[in-house]
Amino acid sequence: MSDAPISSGTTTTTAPFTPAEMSAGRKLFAVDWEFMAAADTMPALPKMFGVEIAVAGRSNVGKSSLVNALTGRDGLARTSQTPGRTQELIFFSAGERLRLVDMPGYGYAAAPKAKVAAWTELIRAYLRGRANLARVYVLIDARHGLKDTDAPVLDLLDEAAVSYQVVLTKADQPKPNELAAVTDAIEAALKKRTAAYPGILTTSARTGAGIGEMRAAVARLMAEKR
Ligand SMILES: Nc1nc2c(ncn2[C@@H]2O[C@H](COP(=O)(O)OP(=O)(O)OP(=O)(O)O)[C@@H](O)[C@H]2O)c(=O)[nH]1
Ligand SMILES: [Mg+2]
Repeated sequence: MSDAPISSGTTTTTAPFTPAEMSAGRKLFAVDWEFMAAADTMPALPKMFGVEIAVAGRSNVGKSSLVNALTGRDGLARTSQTPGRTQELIFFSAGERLRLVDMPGYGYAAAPKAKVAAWTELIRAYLRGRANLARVYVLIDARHGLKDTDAPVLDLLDEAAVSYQVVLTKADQPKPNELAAVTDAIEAALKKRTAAYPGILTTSARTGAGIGEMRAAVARLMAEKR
């Protein structure tokens, strides 16, 4: 099998997973997820351990909701209709090997300037300097697609050679043809990007669509890291 990007033309570009991978994903996440630490500065980060994955994305894109859907624990990560809810790096752990990090959103223009600067600095420093960060899931709202504010983060990940994969959120909202158009546009934009992992995961925290596939994607990643 080639590792070429999965082309769309359909409403989902989630890479196909074997039943064994789906089952591994289920098992991986069917543990007691716990809040571990919150950090608003680099020195406050917990010690590096095991495999870390992070969800990044524009403010209000659905990062915290996705964390709750993946872990199966409603209310583990705090969500809100108001952008700017998550203001620190929030670490969740599942046993010894896997950590999941909920990040503050970027691109929230209405927040106080000093706060935006502090968050941006923290996001950049973390994404750049975390050696055990195995993959960053860059969340993109399925209604809107890539925005200008996503570019600096993708640039940084490419520069730092941190592997990332795009995850569409709120896939329950657009019509199938709109979803397909957004997916195609993102795939075209990612072709030029060096650290982008092939394939887009399409999810809805609301309906649960694609959550099993995303768990399987993380299980595949963990298997690669063994
Ligand atoms: N329709 C729909 N709405 C969603 C979905 N996931 C999240 N939302 C809504 O999007 C809003 C933002 O969700 P959060 O999970 O708090 O977003 P966030 O990216 O963590 O936001 P910040 O922490 O502020 O950056 C909330 O009103 C959620 O209910 C989804 O799958 N479908
Ligand atoms: Mg949040």
